[in-house]
Amino acid sequence: MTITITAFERSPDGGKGLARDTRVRWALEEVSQPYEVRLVSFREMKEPAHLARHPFGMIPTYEDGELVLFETGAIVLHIAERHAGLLPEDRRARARALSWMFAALNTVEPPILEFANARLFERDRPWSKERAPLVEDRVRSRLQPLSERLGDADWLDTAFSAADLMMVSVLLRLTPSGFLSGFPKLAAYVARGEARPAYQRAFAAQAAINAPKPGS
Ligand code: GTB
Repeated sequence: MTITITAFERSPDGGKGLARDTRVRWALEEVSQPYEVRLVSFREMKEPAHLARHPFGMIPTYEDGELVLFETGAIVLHIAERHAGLLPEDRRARARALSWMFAALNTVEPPILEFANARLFERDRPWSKERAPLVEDRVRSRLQPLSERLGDADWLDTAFSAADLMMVSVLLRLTPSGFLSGFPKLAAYVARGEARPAYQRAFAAQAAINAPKPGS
């Protein structure tokens, strides 16, 4: 049975790979699993057929036969548990990787999302300038300890894992703002993630759908 994921028919980022299907594609590429993509429009995402896959009417989703999953954390974890290459064999190292995966999603991603939303949707609000330093400080309060913990290591633990896949995916959301330039170790960490052949294939696949076509 071929795995099917859902993705934006037309991503608002125009192919920069920031929509969350990229992290699922990346995980599937890391473990060499072929997959198909069902593209959905914003309208279709809120219709019953898609709501049956995703209760909140979002992308991405993951289908493998009877199994239908939503939430990128659950999807990437499912892929990592089924196929070798994304989680360490050692029980303790595996538990540590899960800590980092949850940290990426629960501790690091929320202030980054707040920051991205403030830049994208709240720029014209009368309070946005006054609020900006507060939002930026919240992001810094996550990036500073993360950078210190990573230090000069390539990855969060001894080898690349689903934890790095998730953390790099979360940090990538900061790239349009240039915010990572204040954190060179994290910028280099993200670049290492992006340089992985599996990431490159995932990025190219979503860009092929979303990047502006010449002459359009
Ligand atoms: N917690 C869920 C998960 O991790 O799976 C969040 C899923 C989610 O936010 N999905 C977004 C969605 O479907 C797409 S990725 N939104 C449609 C809706 O809410 O109606 C978020 C996203 C969107 C756009 C950009 N961008 O343009 O840069 C980046 C990220």
